[in-house]
Amino acid sequence: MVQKLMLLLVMVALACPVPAYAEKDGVLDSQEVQFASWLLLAFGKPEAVAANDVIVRAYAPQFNGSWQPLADYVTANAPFIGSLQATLEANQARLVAYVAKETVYGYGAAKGSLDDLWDRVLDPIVAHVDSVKTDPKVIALFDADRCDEDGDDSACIELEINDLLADMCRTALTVFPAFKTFQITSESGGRLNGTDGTDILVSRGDTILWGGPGADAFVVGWVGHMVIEDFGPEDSIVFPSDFFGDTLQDIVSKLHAVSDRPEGLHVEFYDGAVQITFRNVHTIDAFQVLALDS
Ligand SMILES: [Ca+2]
Ligand SMILES: [Ca+2]
Ligand SMILES: [Ca+2]
Repeated sequence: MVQKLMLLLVMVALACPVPAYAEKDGVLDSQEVQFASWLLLAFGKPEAVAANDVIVRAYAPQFNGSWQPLADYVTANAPFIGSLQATLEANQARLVAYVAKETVYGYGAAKGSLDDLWDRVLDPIVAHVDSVKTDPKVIALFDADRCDEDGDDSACIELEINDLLADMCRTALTVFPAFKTFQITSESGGRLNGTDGTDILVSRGDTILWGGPGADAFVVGWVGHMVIEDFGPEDSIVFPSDFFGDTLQDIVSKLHAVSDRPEGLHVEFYDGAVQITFRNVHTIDAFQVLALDS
C-alpha cells in the first residue's frame, strides 16, 4: 500500500497547498482529498511506479510500498488525470525554477508562484476525488496514517539515512515530472547515461554521469566522486537538504575545497567525502543548484 507519511512530506517541497496531517478514521476529510489528488497527479503513472521501484531497490527503505495502486486507479477510474499529468510535465521548467529560487533566496521566496498551475492541474482531480470519497475502495487507498511523533506510536518509524535519501529521490520525481529515465548507481559507483530528454541521475560511490540533451538532474545520492561529463546550462545539480541544508548559502558553507582545474570545476564537501567534477565547465549559475527535501 502507498506509504502515506513519506508522501505527505513530499508535497511540502513544492508548496502544494495541502495541509500536512489527517486521521486514519475510515473517512476522507478535505485534507485527505487534497492529498489523494496530489498523489494521483504526481505518482499515478507507470513512469513514477517504475521509478519508485528503482528507489526501493537502491535504498531498501522501510517504507517500500509500491505505487502501482495509484496508476491502476487512474487507468481504471480517472483517465482524465493523464492529460493533467501531461500539463504538469510541460510545466517542469517552472517547478525547477521554483525550487531554484527557494534554494538561492531561502524559504518562501517563490511562494505563490505556482498557484495558477495547481489550480489548473489539481482542482479537477480534487473535484473528482471529492465525488467518490465515500467509496470504500477510495477510502482504503487514501485514508491517511497520522504519525504522532511525541507518543508511543507504532506508525511512527524513525527515518534512517537511506530513507531520507529515498524520500529526497521521490521529491526529485515531483520537481522533474517529465523525466524520461530515473537511474541510481550501485553503492560502489558506476556509470549512468541519460537520454535526449530529462533524466534524473542519482550518484553513489565513484560515478561518471552523462545526461545528454534535455534538462537533467544530477543528484548527490551518497558519498563518492561524481564526474559529470556534460553539465549544461539547462541542467541542475541536486543536493539532499537533510545533509547539505536548505539554501545555497548552507550548501556553500559545507564546501571543503573548490578548484578550477583545466578539466573542469572541482568541488569537495565533508573533507572530500563528496566530490563533484563538472567536466569542461568553469562556472555554474546559482539557479542550477537545488536543495531537495526528503
Ligand atoms: Ca481520514
Ligand atoms: Ca538528458
Ligand atoms: Ca542535459
